[in-house]
Amino acid sequence: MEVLLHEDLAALSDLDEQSLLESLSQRFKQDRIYTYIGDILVAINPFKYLPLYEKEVSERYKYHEKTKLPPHIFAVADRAYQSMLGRLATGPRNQCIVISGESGAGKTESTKLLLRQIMELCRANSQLEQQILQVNPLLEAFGNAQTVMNDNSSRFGKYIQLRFHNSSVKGAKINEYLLEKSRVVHQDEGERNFHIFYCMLAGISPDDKDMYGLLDPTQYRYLNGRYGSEDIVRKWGEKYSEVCNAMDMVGFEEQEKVDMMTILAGILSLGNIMFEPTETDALRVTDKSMGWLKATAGQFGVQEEELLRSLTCTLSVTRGEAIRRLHNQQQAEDARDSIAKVAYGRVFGWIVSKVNELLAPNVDFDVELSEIGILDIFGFENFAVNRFEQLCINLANEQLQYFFNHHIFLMEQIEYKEEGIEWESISFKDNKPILDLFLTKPIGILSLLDEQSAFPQASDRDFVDKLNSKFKSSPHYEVVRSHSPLFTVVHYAGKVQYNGLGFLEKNRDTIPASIRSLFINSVTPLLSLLFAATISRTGTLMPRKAKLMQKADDNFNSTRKQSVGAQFKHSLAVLMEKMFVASPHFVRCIKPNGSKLPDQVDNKIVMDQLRYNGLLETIRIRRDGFSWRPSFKEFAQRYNILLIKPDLPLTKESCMSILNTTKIHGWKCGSSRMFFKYWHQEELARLLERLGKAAVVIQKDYRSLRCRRK
Ligand code: AD9
Ligand code: MG
Repeated sequence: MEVLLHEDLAALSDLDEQSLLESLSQRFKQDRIYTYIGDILVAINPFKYLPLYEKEVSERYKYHEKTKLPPHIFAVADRAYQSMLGRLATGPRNQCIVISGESGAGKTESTKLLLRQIMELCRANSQLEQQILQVNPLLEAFGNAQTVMNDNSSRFGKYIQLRFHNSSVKGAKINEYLLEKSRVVHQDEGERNFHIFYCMLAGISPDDKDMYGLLDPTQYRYLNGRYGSEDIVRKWGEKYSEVCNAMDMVGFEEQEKVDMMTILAGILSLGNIMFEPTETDALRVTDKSMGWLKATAGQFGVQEEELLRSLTCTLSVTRGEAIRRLHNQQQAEDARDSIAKVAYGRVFGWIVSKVNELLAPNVDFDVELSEIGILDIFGFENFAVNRFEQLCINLANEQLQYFFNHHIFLMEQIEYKEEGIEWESISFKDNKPILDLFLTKPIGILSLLDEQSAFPQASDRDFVDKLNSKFKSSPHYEVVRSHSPLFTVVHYAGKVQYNGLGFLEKNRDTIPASIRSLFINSVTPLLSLLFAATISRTGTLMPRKAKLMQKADDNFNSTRKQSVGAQFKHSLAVLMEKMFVASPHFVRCIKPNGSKLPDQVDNKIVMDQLRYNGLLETIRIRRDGFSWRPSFKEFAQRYNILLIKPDLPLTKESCMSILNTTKIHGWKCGSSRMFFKYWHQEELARLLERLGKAAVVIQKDYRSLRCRRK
């Protein structure tokens, strides 16, 4: 029992898969959801309220010694914060906390707890702190939705960068990745649209409801899922006031909020416009939905005829001559849905850039800021039907797994070799070949997708045929024999079958010029702003508006020039660059069962996650390995004070002399750096602290001596 309840699995000498599972599930049954593997935190989602996050717990974990308290997410916050302040160890000041796990494993909840605790740690500017904490409910309302895997599933990825000067927070920046816009117009069985729609309809006052032209939720085609019991409606309503408060607190203006809600109302009305063929070639809006057309035009602030035109035909210019092509029914429905998607996507992008503008650090240029980044992306997904969105989501998860492997296994073992440290190598499941399958140029999945997207005539089937012919012999790809354009990728976390239908269109994500000009002419200021990006360079706009638009333009311009896949690939690369130069902290979230139930462990589901996360290998490398590896210079510079010799040369010999004055053992010495176990950092920090206290006592004695002499 003693062994099973160990709080740090890296301290166990004998361990196999079964006892690891046993260990974690025993702890879980006692509501001990957190366990360490050395410096890595494993968190199992309890799916129930646990009294783990109260004020006094938060206080206890501030500036604590890791080994003295049970494992906790607050401990990770504390470590990241202390490391950023340089109190714990040498190494880069910028920190990144990487939270991984499949959909519903608890990443977003962990992110919120981390943010809260970091804000607790640096209480400096309470307004800014409140603003930062309010960003989450705001983004969640617009970017999360119920899926079959998670009732509050993140449908976008985010990297939150908290910026500090010394110990106080000065600002924040959000990077968002790939909002799943298609959810606005279609939700699979058992899923819902983005939360904000349900919140708005449940929480809005009757007067506002009239003003926005909103009707009963059951009226809207775009809203899947029953509205639910009174109780659920009340909860949605409360959430709406939370979102409105969050917008006020972060600093959104009243008019901006009104515009935003009006656009959302417009999207809902738009979804109800239906078409039918006429005796001639033209299409017409069904009699029943004429009212919706009128309502949409009113809510979007555009001319009804212009809206109708952009739904029912495409204008193209060939050799200076404008040619009008009439849509068939499918094309008109696609045009309707793409207007809804693009409008929603732009509102979301605008919210993020507005938040970034409002929370930008207000400091002089030459003030050096350090940073804690928290990465919370959408978890690995494997649904009944997997589309382009799942492909991107799963690619992001591959990239994260690679980052983890790189840090934990690759870099560490390469250094042992280079530095002549005796070491029995630990093998791990390297997912680089799968990443290459996606990212290699010119024949990775994304490049082939771009190649096919560039041909207007190419079909999704052509794309999948290309994949089949290029990758049929790859161990990470499987050809699927079917009439539908299906293909399978063998991911690090398991096989996923994708349906290629819609890949080319989603990857191109082009907005017809007629839709752009429709919105530019909108009398709703926000809508016109979101689509006016190209006009901003003419200089005809007010400076503030122009500046905002330039931002919007920066955000969206690339959408036009680059495909969605290429853009996503680029933003992942930029993210990795940032993360590779920071000190990482890992939180591995585990889902205990597939039914979102408390107190239940499904052994197979947990074991699968332990396996593909490589947790057994992680335990081994943390137990046997040296996770902290400062250079001689870094080490001597920081710890020379232990010898009370500030002018000590920064050499190997000095490092040894320093360490010989301590009782620390188990470290090794390489050819250019020292090798320490993860717990050594704390032991040394404790010594420094003791010395610091001693120095204060000496100073006091010295002062009182001088006073007496006087
Ligand atoms: V996804 O990839 O965005 O679909 P996440 O983010 O990994 O997923 P999330 O954090 O949203 O999962 O957790 C899912 C649900 O589990 C939450 O809505 C909570 O109901 C529940 N949860 C997660 N962590 C905790 C916790 N520490 N305590 C209590 C929790 N409940
Ligand atoms: Mg999430």
